[in-house]
Amino acid sequence: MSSKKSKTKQIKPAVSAADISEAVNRHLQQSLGLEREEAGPHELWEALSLAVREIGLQKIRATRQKESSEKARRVYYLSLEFLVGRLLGNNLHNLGIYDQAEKAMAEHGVSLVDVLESESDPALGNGGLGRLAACFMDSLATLDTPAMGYGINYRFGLFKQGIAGGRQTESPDAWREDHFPWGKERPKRKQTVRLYGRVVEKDGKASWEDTKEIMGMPWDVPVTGYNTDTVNTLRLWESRAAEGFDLTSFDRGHYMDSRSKEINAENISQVLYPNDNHDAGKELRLIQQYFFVACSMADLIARYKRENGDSWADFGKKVIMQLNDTHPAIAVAEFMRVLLDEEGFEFDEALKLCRQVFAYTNHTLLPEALEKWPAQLIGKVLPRHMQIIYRINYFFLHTEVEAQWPGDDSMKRRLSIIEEPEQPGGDQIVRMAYLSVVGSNKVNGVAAIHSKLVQDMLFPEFHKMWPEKIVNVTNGVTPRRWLDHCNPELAKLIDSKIKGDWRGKLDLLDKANAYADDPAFQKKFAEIKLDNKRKLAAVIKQECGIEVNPEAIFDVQIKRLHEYKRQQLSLLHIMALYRRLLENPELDVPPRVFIFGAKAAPGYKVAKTIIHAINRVADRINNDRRIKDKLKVVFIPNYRVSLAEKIIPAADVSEQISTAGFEASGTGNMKMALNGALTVGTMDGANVEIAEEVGDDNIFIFGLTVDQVSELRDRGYSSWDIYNSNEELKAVIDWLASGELCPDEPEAFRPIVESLLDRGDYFLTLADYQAYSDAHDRIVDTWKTPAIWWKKAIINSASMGKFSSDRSIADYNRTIWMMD
Ligand code: 26W
Repeated sequence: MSSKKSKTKQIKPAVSAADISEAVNRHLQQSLGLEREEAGPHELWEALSLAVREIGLQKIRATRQKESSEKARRVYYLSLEFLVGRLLGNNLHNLGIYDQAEKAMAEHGVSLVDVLESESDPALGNGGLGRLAACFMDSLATLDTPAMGYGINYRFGLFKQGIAGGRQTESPDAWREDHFPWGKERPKRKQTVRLYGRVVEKDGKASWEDTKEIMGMPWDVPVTGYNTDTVNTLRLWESRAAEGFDLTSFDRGHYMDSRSKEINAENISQVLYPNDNHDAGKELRLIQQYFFVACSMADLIARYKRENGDSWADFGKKVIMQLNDTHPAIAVAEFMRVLLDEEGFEFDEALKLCRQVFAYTNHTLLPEALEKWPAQLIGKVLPRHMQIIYRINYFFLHTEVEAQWPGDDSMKRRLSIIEEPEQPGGDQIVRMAYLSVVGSNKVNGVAAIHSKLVQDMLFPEFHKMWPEKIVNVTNGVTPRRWLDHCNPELAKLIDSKIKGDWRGKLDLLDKANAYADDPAFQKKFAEIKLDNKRKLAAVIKQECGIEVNPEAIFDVQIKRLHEYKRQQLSLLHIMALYRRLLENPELDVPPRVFIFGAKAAPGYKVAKTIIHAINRVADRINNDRRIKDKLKVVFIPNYRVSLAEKIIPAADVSEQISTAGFEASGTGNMKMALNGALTVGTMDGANVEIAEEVGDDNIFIFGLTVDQVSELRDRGYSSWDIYNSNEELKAVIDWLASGELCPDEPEAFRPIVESLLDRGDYFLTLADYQAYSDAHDRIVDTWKTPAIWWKKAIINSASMGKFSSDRSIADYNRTIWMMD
């Protein structure tokens, strides 16, 4: 894969269990002020983390020195989210000192597993986009790509979810309140950022004056790679807090209102916005975006100058800035501002350089997720940037669009970065996605089908203008966390059959296909799965008080809650299964457990109602003796990375059932297949490529395709017609509407029913219902013959080589970042 790999090949650690023990004792005493005897798993976690960080920071220095002396070309990954998850176990694995640490902890009388469990999840992201950034950081280090991640060190990550009376509750997650041993404050690299003020023209030069200033303090987190001495940096900015934060209003359910109306320097980095695929359009969010972009830009320019001197001649060769969605898109205007106002560039040269160094990844086609800022708001917060955006737009429309479509004003309106108001006197709106496309060298989608839709549906005119600009890089996941670490027994089984380094070259997994039919291998594979299911059953018992049978089919849907992801489709189907069992309790079906994990954005009413309904249906089913445990439904609260690591190895069935055309890629689909789950899914996102890899016989594909979805919409879709013609579906929807499941609030589930019927069922849940139910019948049939099931499961796992994030990063290196 990477021909450079040998260069930074890991020098096998000279770190023994005794060395680790010594460092842990030193940190217990000197850093934490504790005696050895006073230390429980949490204290040992802290001390061990500090000991590992020491090694990490040492290697960071070596990596930086090497890169500085080579004047390396570097990738800067700009992202508002890095959902890194727990770091200790991951770093021990990557540094090759896991076994030594295990021994050292045993000497302290605790098991390493308990120590690892006491780490809290740094929840600095919402979902897929944030977790992807974390997998990419792992792979960048693994491939020895000179790279740095830039983001925000939020004081409160994504909210903690509770369930009360079946409903979602939200509370703040002060994840680093006691201590975050991985982050190291770097006062030497602090930055000042300006906001508000006005632009004054002096001698034909613009100057931004009367601004409000805030300070950005960087925190460096070491990012280790697998089997390499390269350690990269994740630099997270914190705005300095002077005042406290009103926590009490969190409890009253006003999650995002708890900050004061006035925006102060101190609350900029307080809270991660909990919206996933919905643009909140709030001033504080714009300021968060600009804050971290401005800090990062100043920081990376300073680094360039330290390494290359003051001339800008090589900047385009040394720097690449990857925009993780449009969230950091204001970087385009900020870079232009620096070049024009501080570095004496002419406009044309500045834009040219801009278009050399930026690239933009699109992660969603949902219109409500595409960021748009009122020009007035940007004008107020960042007056100079707004001028620059107008300037870029003017040049783009009147020079470039004009050249391509001379005299075509409607095309100019369509392609304008500024959307004009529909009513006179209305607001102008800045389309951040257009700014990103116009300012970038490359734009990429995250799965083949998604990138095609980005070309043909989202940006067709841009694609016509610049046919080389929009490309695909299919997402991937790191096999270190998502197989080796979370499923060690399966990793061992693979080791027993595959000689090469599959952890670093996931394509080697393909060799396990040779054992798909081998009864002994199948038996071991199935035993490992069963064992993982037993462990998950214990977690379920503890978290939800529900007993589940580990021999049942574990059917898993874990992802953010959104109507397009269609948890409601699964809900309707579960209700139907329950009815079938009530009608015929002797029905010959294997026992099934449906497992959900999902957070809903606090302001997303229908999504929260779906969670409520799942929980009420679960209560009913789980307590009904008549069905003899043939069906159980579990909603595990507070889904997060550390829970995913326990659920994914235990999944038999992976639910990937979005309306075709809506899920950009998905990455949970890759993780579950890698761990031997069979996918039930639509032809959407990366499911398409998973199907290609595993073969049609080894995946349960159902439902409308992208083309069929658009044909159906053109013909005129009526969910009422389907409701009226499908007896079972009608019965479960009526049941949901009746209020019978929620006597304390009989109207509670109306929003779901309204969305499905009165509001036209935009996500075509009813249209796909029968096909989905049929797919599940096929799943049950397959389960009945273990030799067939486990063969398919093994093939799934063995065929996931393509979906390593190492491959994704190698693709970026080759097609977007031009790293060699
Ligand atoms: C403006 C608010 C907002 C916040 C987050 C808008 C959009 C987002 C993200 C794009 C949501 C997200 O996480 N998208 C997911 O990105 C994954 C990584 O590429 C994909 O696998 C998922 O399909 C996509 O939904």
